[in-house]
Amino acid sequence: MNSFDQLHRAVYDGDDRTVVELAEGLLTEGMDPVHLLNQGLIASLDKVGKDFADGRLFLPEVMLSAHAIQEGMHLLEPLLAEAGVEPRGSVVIGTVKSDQHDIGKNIVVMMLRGAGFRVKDLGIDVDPEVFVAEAGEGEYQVVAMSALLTTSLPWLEKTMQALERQGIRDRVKVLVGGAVLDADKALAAGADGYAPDAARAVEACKELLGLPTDSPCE
Ligand code: B1M
Repeated sequence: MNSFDQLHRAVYDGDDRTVVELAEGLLTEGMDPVHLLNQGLIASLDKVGKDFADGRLFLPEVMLSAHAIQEGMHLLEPLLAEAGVEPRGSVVIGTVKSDQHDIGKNIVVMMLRGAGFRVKDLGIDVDPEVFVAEAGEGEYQVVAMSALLTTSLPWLEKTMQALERQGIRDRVKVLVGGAVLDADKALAAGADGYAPDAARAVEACKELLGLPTDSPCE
């Protein structure tokens, strides 16, 4: 078994201690943290997700796997954020109301911070009024929302309607993402931008704010 196989196994088993040990070892050997994040940690969820969908894994087991991944991500956070550049823009982000998935959103937060954005993370299950209050008071330029469940999609629209009602919608850009979305659904919901992954979320934020981008975003 190579190191990634062991890592994937440890995530599958929800063995957070082994995940951290293996990740530390790979970083010490000089592995690029972005490679470790994408091919090591995130990729390990493929089998978890498939077996969950097929009924071979149950919710408590998936929660343990998710916890193990997050422990590994804590190691990477300072490495991904160490660019130390001046703030380029400000983003308030959260997972929409009714949705508790935050692994992807946390990666977006790490990448945005690493790219020099000021980011306020509101967490999971965020009520539209909380987005409104933060966007109104915090002078954020981008309101970013993550949604993983089909049933949480209506909360994207409800949040945008709440921003509209409070007169905030026109002065912020809204970026959305999450596995249940695509560009068409995002635009239909009224968002200004959509990104399929964390790297492209950074590019999308730059594009929305008129900053130079590294690559075209979707
Ligand atoms: Co849930 N879950 N889950 N789950 N879960 C999914 C999403 C599901 C696809 C599994 C399945 O059935 N195959 C399914 C949703 C089906 C649907 O609605 N279409 C599902 C379900 C049904 C549920 C429950 C309803 C199960 C139940 O209770 N019966 C329940 C709901 C709870 C709730 O939210 N109210 C539930 C619960 C959970 C756990 C709590 C156990 C756990 C979450 C733990 C956590 O997040 N802290 C969990 C997990 C782990 C998953 C899977 C296995 C993995 C999700 C994940 O983290 N992926 C998932 C199946 C799967 O995706 N294979 C599944 C890795 C992550 C890096 O990817 O989040 O897509 P992702 O983020 C990416 C991009 O999407 C993008 O960038 C990220 C990184 O590149 N992105 C953005 C994300 N946010 C973005 C925002 C942006 C831009 C890009 O801009 C703002």
